[in-house]
Amino acid sequence: MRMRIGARLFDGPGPFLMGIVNTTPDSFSDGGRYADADAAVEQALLLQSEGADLVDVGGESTRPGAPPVPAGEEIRRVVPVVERLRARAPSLPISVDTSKPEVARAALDAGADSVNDVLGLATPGMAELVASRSVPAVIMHMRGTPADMATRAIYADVVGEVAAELSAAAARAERAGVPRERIVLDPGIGFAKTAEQSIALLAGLARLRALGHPLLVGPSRKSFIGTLTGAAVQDRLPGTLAAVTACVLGGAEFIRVHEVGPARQAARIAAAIRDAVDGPAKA
Ligand code: HH2
Repeated sequence: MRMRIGARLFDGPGPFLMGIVNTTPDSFSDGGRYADADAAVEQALLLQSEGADLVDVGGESTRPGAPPVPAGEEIRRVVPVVERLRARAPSLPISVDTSKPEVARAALDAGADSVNDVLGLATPGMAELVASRSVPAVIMHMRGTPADMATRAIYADVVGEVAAELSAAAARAERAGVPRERIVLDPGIGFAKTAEQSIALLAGLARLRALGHPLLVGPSRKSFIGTLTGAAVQDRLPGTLAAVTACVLGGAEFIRVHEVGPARQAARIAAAIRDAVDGPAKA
């Protein structure tokens, strides 16, 4: 993979770690802790010091059943963080986690470098905005919206169907003018997926890689870990690290995590195993 995001050229198989910076009062795992812009900036800088390759700033929770946030409120949460972080960390690539073109535009104007969209650039105007700003974008797979996705986790072949739907979303974005080489795909762990389906996707990353785009995966603290282990959301680091290992061995280039330091160590070891001469069989 070769992809420029802001000041940085991401070259090679990675894995590259995307540190999560939520400015929401209600995120499923860290809601409210970084609602204040300065605290969010400090959190982003801490993640950078722990080895984050880029950070993802979001102002709307996507937890199941989360109420939608109006664009104006999301802009008020995200833009001051992007502006201050841009000033404090000029070369740190900043992604904005939003599905609204108005929010993406304001964040890009404030210095963000890329867009991470859990609705896969499907909102009218979003793909066109990404195309016109010449920035990379993450197309994540979901069915429905966070309000109703839990009822839509019905698949005969989850890996095949997610691959087909991601491929269609990427083709739509390309038709709107987003160059193929700026599109990253994400299976959307936990988004309209049961725990079993999330595990199937982690096991089936090689089939998603066959689509020819870099992959991003976000397993951090997700509910499949709670379902399998009973761990409460704040106690899911060990399960997250196991999933990070699976992401690396499955060939994901980007991994989105809350705890970058521990993930860095797990990813380093997993990458060494991936790259060993007698490493895992390639699919
Ligand atoms: N997961 C969350 C949010 N955004 N974006 C991508 N591309 N992939 C993901 O898996 C993903 C995502 C949910 O996690 P979090 O940001 O911690 O929670 P919340 O949405 O409640 O703020």
